[in-house]
Amino acid sequence: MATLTAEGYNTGFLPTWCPGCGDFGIWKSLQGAFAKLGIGPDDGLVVYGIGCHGNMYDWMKMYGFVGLHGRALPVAQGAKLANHTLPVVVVSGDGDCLGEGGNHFIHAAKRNPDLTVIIHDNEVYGLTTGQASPTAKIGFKTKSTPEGATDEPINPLALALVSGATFVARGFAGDMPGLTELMAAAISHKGFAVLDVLQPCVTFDKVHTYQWYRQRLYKLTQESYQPTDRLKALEKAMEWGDKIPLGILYKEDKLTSEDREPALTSAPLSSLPLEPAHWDELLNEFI
Ligand SMILES: Cc1ncc(C[n+]2csc(CCOP(=O)(O)OP(=O)(O)O)c2C)c(N)n1
Ligand code: SF4
Repeated sequence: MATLTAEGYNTGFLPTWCPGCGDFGIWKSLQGAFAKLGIGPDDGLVVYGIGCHGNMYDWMKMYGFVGLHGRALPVAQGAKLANHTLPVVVVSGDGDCLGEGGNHFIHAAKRNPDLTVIIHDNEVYGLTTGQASPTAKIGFKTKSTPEGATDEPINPLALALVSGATFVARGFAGDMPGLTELMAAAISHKGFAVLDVLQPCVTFDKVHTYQWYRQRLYKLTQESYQPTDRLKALEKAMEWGDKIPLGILYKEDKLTSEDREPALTSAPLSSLPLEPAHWDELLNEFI
């Protein structure tokens, strides 16, 4: 088998992201993670949200699906039901995943499907030119909050933890080697893996720059932190200010929603024959 490289996942289309956008680092890290795990362009599925992040579909050589804004998780869960052996990754934005798709996020975490969701967390709705997103911090000035955001922000890691996610981690778009490792760990995890990636939007956020993050970020190491306690993970998730932790906050082995679905005990549903004779029978169940 030919060795997979990150470059092997290029489609040849050039990204239209603003030069310097954090989405570049996330894209390259995801390619690297797929290559590292031996998941070739024909071996998995990426479901994209709508936003600057979702434009990645055009330059990522991997089966992909772009649906409605906020609905990437239901699509991904449907794909997983159809073929529970398929690696499925969701590429979403903080608006897509926690605003329009917030309800789906909570309920996916609760069910623990074997999916990885990568949140491009840039505190803004980038594609629609920079309105405050659900993760915008109090005081953050954007087009929609010219006097500074007044609402409490959603903390994606804390929300994932209290909703039942079994892998919860934070990465940084400006640290590709570290992000590639985290993505590989998230995709390898059997269960609902949430990776929140701090992603500078260089056009609409002049506060949370690469430099701003680099002055504050620190890495959780195996020596300093064990990601086995949900309450301790919650404490880490709430740490935001002069020090912001990166790494795996929580990991737990637990039955997935596919494990608990009796219809999925054998071959993937997509590989089972559906004879025309059964169609009426099937339809009649729903009429
Ligand atoms: C149901 C619906 N509401 C609103 C929109 C308009 N819209 C398109 S992209 C977007 C914001 C995306 O922001 P985010 O998910 O944070 O992604 P980013 O662009 O920052 O990567 C919005 C509101 C839409 N396409 N569909
Ligand atoms: S608007 Fe922001 S998030 Fe969108 S491509 Fe430009 S820098 Fe990236």
